[in-house]
Amino acid sequence: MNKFKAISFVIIPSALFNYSCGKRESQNTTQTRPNIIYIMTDDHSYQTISAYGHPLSKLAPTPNLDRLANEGMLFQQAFVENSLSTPSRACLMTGLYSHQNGQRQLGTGIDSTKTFFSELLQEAGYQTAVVGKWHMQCEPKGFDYYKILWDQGEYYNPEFRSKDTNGKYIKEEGYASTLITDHSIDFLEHRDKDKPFCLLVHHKAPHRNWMPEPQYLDLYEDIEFPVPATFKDNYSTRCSPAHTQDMTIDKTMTLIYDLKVQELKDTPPYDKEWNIESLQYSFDRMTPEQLDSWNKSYHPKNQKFIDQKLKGDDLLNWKFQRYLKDYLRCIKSIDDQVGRIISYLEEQGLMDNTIIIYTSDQGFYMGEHGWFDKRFMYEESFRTPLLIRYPKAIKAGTKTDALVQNIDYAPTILSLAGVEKPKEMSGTSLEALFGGNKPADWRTSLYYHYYDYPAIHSVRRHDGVRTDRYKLIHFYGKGEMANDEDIDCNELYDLQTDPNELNNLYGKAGYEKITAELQTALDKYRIDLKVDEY
Ligand code: SGN
Ligand code: CA
Repeated sequence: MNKFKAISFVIIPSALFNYSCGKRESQNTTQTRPNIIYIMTDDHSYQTISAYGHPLSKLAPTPNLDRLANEGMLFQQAFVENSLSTPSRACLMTGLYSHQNGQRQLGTGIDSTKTFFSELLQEAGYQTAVVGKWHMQCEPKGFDYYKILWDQGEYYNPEFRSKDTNGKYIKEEGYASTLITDHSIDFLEHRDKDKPFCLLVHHKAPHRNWMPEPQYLDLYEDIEFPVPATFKDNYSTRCSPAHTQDMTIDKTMTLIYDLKVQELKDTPPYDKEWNIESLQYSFDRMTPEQLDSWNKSYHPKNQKFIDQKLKGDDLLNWKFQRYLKDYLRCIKSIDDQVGRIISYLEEQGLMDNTIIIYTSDQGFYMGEHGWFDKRFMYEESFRTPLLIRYPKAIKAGTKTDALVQNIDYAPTILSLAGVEKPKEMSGTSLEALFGGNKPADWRTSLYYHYYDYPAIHSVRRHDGVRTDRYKLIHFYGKGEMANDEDIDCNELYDLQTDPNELNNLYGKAGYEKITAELQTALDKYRIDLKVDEY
């Protein structure tokens, strides 16, 4: 899409929407109720937070995020319900599964009559704010303050709108992660100090196309990142969707837009890349100083790459290395900015009474199975980082393996704020896990459902169930993109013996019992949750 054209039409006057913001008077305000800061990045893989111990993150440490984990709780089995931005944000706001809140795919869909947890907090006397990527096709509901990016937002000099800009997006100078933190701290500075607050900090980074900030353009340049064990997965035991997807580093990831080798833009066959214009748009919006720093860093590296005339595996490895470097540079900025929020809370004496939650809207493939992007129910996209620091209830260094999901966040925030969860919310508060023990009646499985097909990256619709050990996935639906067939196909993985999910056991002798058990669990979800397609 030509972002330049698109930006001129989406402006919706906020006055058209019936906010509750500011209309509901606070009741029952006491300063002892905890404050909440919920930080959510966009596409941050758990593999790239060093607290999770993955080999990649050892080479690119995240000390501020690690601090949240070390002083709080590390969730080792946190997942989303539908691994895509808008659906994930809708799960967060409503505590409902995608088919319940309407936001099944990336575009329109949200049923904005559903209650957002922010509305309930506001009614209960909390001061509420959201800053950064909102990405839903409805107005922010239940927020006293917002400062939101246009659509996915831009890394350099992004446009924001707030209640004061009359529906217009205004360009600001700076790097997205820094500006989002600036505005978050600004909200904290100017808040009503008689009320507790709930602030959602929604970063744009590290979303595609991974543009680092000026000070980190050369970070990690001399590091060779390890290629994942499944990088050359040939999908030999799987159903067709792993074969027909369009999200490989090899074929889908582009040299110009994704990997920023702009020097190739007039060279066949690269001059035909569909998104050359988008990269140019990113450069055209930079200040001369930003562009100068960028060119000084990337031009020599790119020229060296072009001169090498790499082919085959050498070219693929170069793409992987550039991808990892740019992605991890964006993560470095995120880690710094989380550190800035922590420092602000420390200076203000707010660390004890503020719950800090860190997560991502979904996971991301760092080359596993040869991929980038997300969407599949395979671990790296289904699973997210989740860290919670709250010294009043969580002992430093707590870890849990309890199965948790993004539909749990709204109930958790409400219960921490002392607000009763509406009975229609499907998620469960995580507060019961804060002590470090899993209650005997904690859920033993999770339901997943992905719907965004036909769409970019060509990932087929699927739903499935995951227990602590096994995963059953059902791919279904009519083939609606080139060469796609109608499908109705299952995969079964034993995550204990096959954590990389390479060996599909569905239909294999010896797995009849576990298959039947998982099928029963999946059918029960479909019936209980009134799932209407699968
Ligand atoms: C954009 C990206 C896709 C990505 C979707 C959804 N393409 O379309 O690669 O899968 O967003 O991402 S891009 O050319 O615009 O970068 S999500 O995080 O919003 O779900
Ligand atoms: Ca995302």
